[in-house]
Amino acid sequence: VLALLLGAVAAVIAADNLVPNGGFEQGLEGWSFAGGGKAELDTTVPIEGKQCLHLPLLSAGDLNPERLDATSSAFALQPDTLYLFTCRYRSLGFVPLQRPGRGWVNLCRFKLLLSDAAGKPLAVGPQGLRWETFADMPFYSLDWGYVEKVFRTPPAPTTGRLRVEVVKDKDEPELPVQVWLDDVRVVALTPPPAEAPTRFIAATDLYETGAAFVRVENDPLSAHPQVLAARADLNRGRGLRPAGPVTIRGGPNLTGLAPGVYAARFWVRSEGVSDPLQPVTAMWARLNDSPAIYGTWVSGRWVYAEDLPPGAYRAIEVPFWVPAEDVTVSFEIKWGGNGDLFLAGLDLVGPGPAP
Ligand SMILES: [Ca+2]
Repeated sequence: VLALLLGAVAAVIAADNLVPNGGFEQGLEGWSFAGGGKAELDTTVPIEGKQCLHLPLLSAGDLNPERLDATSSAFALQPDTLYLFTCRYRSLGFVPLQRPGRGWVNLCRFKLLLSDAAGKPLAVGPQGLRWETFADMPFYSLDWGYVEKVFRTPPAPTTGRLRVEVVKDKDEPELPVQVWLDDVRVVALTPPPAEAPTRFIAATDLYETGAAFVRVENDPLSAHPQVLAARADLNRGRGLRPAGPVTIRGGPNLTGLAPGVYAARFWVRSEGVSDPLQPVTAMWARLNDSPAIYGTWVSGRWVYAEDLPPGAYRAIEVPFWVPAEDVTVSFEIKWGGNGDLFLAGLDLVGPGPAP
């Protein structure tokens, strides 16, 4: 059943792949490597074509064994366009660990570097971070997993490069780590049509009101009768540090959505954050929180104070892609804790056509 479902996923992504040699069928061509360990091809376990990439960090005696990066060559991206990143992966040596503040020994991250037409790296977000972290590898298994993220390019023409970082835990140097990658893709998406049917999901239906959020009745600034608020003063009283952050996750878990491109428009208002570069909130659409079939996929982004001038609700759009009907979609909001955040709910728009 697993192979059948994953085959269906692969069939939906028919558009041209922008990542040069994303399936490693031309060997290591187009990819560069940094750090310890030695990247190599593996012809015994590919999920696509005849070979895949193997990134091992096997021994503590390597020159720089704590990290191994694989970076793609650059590919052109159209301005202000939606793209879908997908990748297949399997891994060995990532283990859960009960340690304060640490969930796992070792980690693997997917990142995107954007450059302008002259090749100069673009800052991502107002704080000027160079690399945007797409996702931590969410599921660790020798079964082939899957990760995706939808992103929108800036208004000017850019080039993109993908990087995969395998990081070894310095506290557990004897534990070898191995990652296999295959079928790394970036394809253009057509956004959902603006006239597509819209379904409104109230915040009070979406999120548990415990934790840091409180219910607000009849907010005069909202068209919706009930909103949820994360109040900085209340949460200080709860012993939460003002810098948070606090994450609210919850149902409904949407199932049976037709495959295609969707947008979740979160209606939010921010008050009391004076620094325009301050991250205020982050919103994600999560697909299949249960990793049993596809792994966890997350699309979303941080939102900064300059995007949320006080005094009115604004729609922050989070596009995401549903590749098959049997995935489950849920939503998550993270609050930076530096001011008051009000959440009215979200519009669900879509779907647009599959790539
Ligand atoms: Ca391949």
